[in-house]
Order: sequence, then structure tokens, then C-alpha cells
Amino acid sequence: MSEFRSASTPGVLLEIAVGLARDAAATARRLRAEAIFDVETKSTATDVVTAADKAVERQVIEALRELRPGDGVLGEEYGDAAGEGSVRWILDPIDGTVNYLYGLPQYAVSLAAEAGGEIVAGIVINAATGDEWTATRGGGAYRGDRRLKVTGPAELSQALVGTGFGYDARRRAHQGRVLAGLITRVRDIRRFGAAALDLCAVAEGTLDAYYEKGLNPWDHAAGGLIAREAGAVVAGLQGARPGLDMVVAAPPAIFNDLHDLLVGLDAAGGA
Ligand code: LIP
Repeated sequence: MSEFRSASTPGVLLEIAVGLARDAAATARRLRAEAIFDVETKSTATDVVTAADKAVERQVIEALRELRPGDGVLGEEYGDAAGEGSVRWILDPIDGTVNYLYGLPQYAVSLAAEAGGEIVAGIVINAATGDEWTATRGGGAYRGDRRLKVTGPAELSQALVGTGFGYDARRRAHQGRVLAGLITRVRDIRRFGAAALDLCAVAEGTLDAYYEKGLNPWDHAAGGLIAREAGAVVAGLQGARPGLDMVVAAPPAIFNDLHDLLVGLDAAGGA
């Protein structure tokens, strides 16, 4: 256990993340029956947070305080608590909260460890199904214990592309225009509703690519590392890092074509 307190190798940080995320997923499952009746709204009337989102985040923060008192934590519900050390944890307690509310089995706990400004370890657990995706920087990506390698078509026109929409109507209007310009240039679109799981789908090839505007670090930190370690390019547009303006993930074979199409459609623009 003392190693957990002090060592900050990607392997040790992943081991910590796996333990905390599994407990968090179990809590999310256990609380759902009541939590869906204890709901508040955030940025808009459709941007919801349940009592479980908060309880799960508090649980992980308290466990980290025990295990790693010097580390920082950035979480979706309680924000950024700086630490003294070089490690910061980035947490989405329930990614896909609307799916959680509706009982659609597509919501996840996403926990990443950042060291020296780089994501070095990450786990995404589908809390409804128990499926787990993990990665360490330079150590590869896994679904369970199966090593992942991105596949995908040679042509964008054959790609199954995932995306998502924000909670603000003006942003959704812009995202709808972008989608209208893109939908004739790809095989088809999927909207699953949880960015962390969409990025894991790119890593394992159940999606060929994914893009979304408006994601916060907790939505893509762990999933982005998993997709990258499986061989995908994960970036923003025009040389930017993945961030609020845009996150795009795709195998090298189709990344540039998707990137250029999104730039042409001003996908990072709008509200
Ligand atoms: C969700 C993202 C999803 C996006 C939703 C929302 P949340 O995160 O995972 O990709 O389309 O608008 O941001 O709010 O469930 O944590």
C-alpha cells in the first residue's frame, strides 16, 4: 500500500485508478434507483446532474485524499482542487448522465492520471455493463486483458463516425449544420451519448472515428489516452490539442480527410 502513496509510475497510477473506478461504478449502479429522482440542472434545462454523479465524485475524492494526499483532482461536479505534487486526477463520475437517467446502458466512470501535464494512465468503465478499457502512456490500450489496435476503413466514405451534441440550443444548431455537411461523406453516424465510451469504441474498432465540440477534460482525458495507445490520432483542429473547441479521434488512414472536412465545415466554430 505504501507504494500507492508515493510511486507515480504509469503502472502504479493505473492500478490505483482501476480500484477507485471499480468502486465508483458499483456505487453508480447501486444508487441509480433513487438517484434518478434527485436531479438538478446545470448550464441549461437539459444539462442534468443526479445525486449519484455527486456521491460518486465525493467517494473518489475522499479515497484519493486517503491514498494520495498530495495529488490534485479535477472533477466534473466539484471542480479543480490543486495538489502539491506533480500528479492530478481527472474524473468524470458518470459520463453519459442523460443515458443514466433514462436507463440506457451507455454511461461510464472515467478516471485519468496526469503527470507533468501529460495523461499517463486512464480507465473507462461502463458502469451498466462492467466493461473496462485501460491504458498507460507507452504501455498500450486494453479492453479487459485484450490488447487493442485501431482498425478502420481506408476511405472516410466507408467510416462509421460517432459524435455528440451540447446542451445549448445555439451550439446544437451549429453542430446540426456540421452534421448535415458531413453525413453524406461518411458511411453513417452514431450518437451513443458518452464521449469516454465513444473514444473507447474508436480504440476497439466499434466506431471508425469520433468527433465532438464542447468536451471538457473529464470527458476525454482517459478515453483519449486509450484511443491514442490503440493507434488512433487524437487531436483538435489545425494543430490544436484535443479540447473544448474540438476533439477528433481516428486511425491515421482517415484522420486527415476527416480533419479537413471538419475544418471546411467550421466544426470548431459556432456558439
Ligand atoms: C456528455 C458527453 C457527451 C456529450 C454530452 C455530454 P456528461 O457528458 O459525454 O459526449 O454529447 O453533451 O457532455 O454531461 O454526460 O458528463
